[in-house]
Amino acid sequence: MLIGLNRPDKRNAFNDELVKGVGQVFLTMPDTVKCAVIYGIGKHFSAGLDLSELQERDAVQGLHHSRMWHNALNNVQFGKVPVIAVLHGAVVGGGLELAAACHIRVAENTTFYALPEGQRGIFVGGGASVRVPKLIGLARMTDMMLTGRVYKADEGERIGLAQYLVEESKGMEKALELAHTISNNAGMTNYALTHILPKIVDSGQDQGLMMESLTAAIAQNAPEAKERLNAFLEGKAKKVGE
Ligand code: 1HE
Repeated sequence: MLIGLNRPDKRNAFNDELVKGVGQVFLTMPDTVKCAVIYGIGKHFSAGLDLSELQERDAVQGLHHSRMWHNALNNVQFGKVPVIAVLHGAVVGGGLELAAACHIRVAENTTFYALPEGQRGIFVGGGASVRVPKLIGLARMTDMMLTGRVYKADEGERIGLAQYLVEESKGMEKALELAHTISNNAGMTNYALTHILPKIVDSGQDQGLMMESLTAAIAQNAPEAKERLNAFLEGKAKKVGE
């Protein structure tokens, strides 16, 4: 399934309607979908929170607003399918928070990343403090917010903001190629990678290793795994790297 952020006049800045819309798409995704690709229509992926809608909010309203973002982006990260983000232009503030909730990021060479919240006198509220340090480390995120540092596309790929770097306008082609591969994986593999692995990473060593064993035991007993293992043993499956 292809999901386009479609507010190009506002550089795909997120008003509440757009945030909720993204969450809703993932909540109601049909079972027939095997992988999703999210991209920005226009010159940029997303300019983040729509600053014109930042009203006076008391602390409780602010909490609800941030938790609304969390719910929507949790639907992206922990929905039914792996999600690939195609990045170009600005991937900024809440735009980076959405990108970080996706499982794979393909960046075109026009991409640039920033967390301007520090410069705007606010703090991230859409999950960046949890997800971005997992990609680039605490020190780099702290620097981005303290200094307004902007990472260019090639630097972003080097430090882990994106897994793939491609030429301008080639992001969708690469994403569709990856989506094809991912869609052919065993369902249990995709589930384990998108739902269980993040919980293993967030848990202690003993609990993590136990969750790994349980997942491995369940996965290897699935008929689909047996078919795939036999296909390799009979020389009918691709070798690594083919
Ligand atoms: C916006 C927004 C926005 C553009 N909210 N209206 N995000 C930021 O601090 C980023 C602010 N935006 C920018 O720095 C630039 O717009 C861009 C580098 C992203 C793009 O530049 P450019 O030259 O292509 O576009 P532009 O001319 O700056 O913007 C075009 C229009 O979009 C213009 O409106 P217009 O009515 O004058 O045509 C801009 O005002 C509008 N626009 N970005 C509202 N962000 C869960 S918490 C997350 C907290 C955050 O995300 S904070 C980061 C906010």
